[in-house]
Amino acid sequence: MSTPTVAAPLGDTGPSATSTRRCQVMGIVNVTPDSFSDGGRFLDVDAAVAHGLDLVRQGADLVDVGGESTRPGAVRVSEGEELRRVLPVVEALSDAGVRVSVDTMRAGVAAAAVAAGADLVNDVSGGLADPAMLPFLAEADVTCVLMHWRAHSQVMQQHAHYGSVVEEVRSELGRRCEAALSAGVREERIVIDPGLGFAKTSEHSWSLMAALPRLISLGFPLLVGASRKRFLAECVDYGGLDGARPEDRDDVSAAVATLAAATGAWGVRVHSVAVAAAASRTVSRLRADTGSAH
Ligand code: PMM
Repeated sequence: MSTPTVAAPLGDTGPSATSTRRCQVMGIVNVTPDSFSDGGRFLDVDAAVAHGLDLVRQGADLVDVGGESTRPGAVRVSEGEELRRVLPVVEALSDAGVRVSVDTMRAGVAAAAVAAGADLVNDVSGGLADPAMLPFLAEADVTCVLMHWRAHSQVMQQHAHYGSVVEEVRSELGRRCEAALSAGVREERIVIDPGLGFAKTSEHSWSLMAALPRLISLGFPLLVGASRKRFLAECVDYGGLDGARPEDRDDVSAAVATLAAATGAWGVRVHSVAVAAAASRTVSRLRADTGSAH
């Protein structure tokens, strides 16, 4: 198997990263039986690794490997099972030269994945689920995504209550960044994420999408994970589709990824990589021409 070449995405993740860098495309590999978007397709290690390599060929800058579904209502898996799912995939992709991110809320899984070659830890709980996570991130000096999160998947939708969703998500994310900084995580190691669909109704997710500049104004690079999420279904009413199936939301996901890139997001987390990579390159090309600083 030839080693894919991957653009180094993590060299500059500080606040300035939002201005001139090409929007990073994070391809998703869920090694789970039950993720809403692709559950069961990549449970087998070889299938997961082959899919990760394929995403890189399509233009992914990094590949996000997860072993625990976070779909609404999902029951947690044990740490042993999560490790069994993700470690061989992280290791094989890293060995092939792929920039890997590990999607986990557990410090133990994050530590094992980083030891196996992962470059980034994507914690959907923003360090809230495991008190050992922020100290680990500081100690390992690893880049991390801190996502907006209020509760585990089984109960998260009970927490989808906001006065102003944009201001509350912004201030809760700001507090997670402060907690990470107090734990010793370096500022340039932090990426934030609004957590679309996590403890949020469709209305909340759309409001956040409409307010990306307000989130970017926190001063950290912003990752947007809208791909195939339920809230996109309402824009799918063409070609005989109604958006009920996650994979039928790919065109709208691509539109949203383009908007996120154009708005100055640091990265987009997507299932369908090729269109997002095209969007990222198009936005970057237009910026080079206009010389605009977003
Ligand atoms: N969404 C999911 C899983 N991990 N990580 C980040 N940083 N942001 C997200 O929006 C996010 C995530 C759930 O989607 P999936 O089941 O398709 O992976």
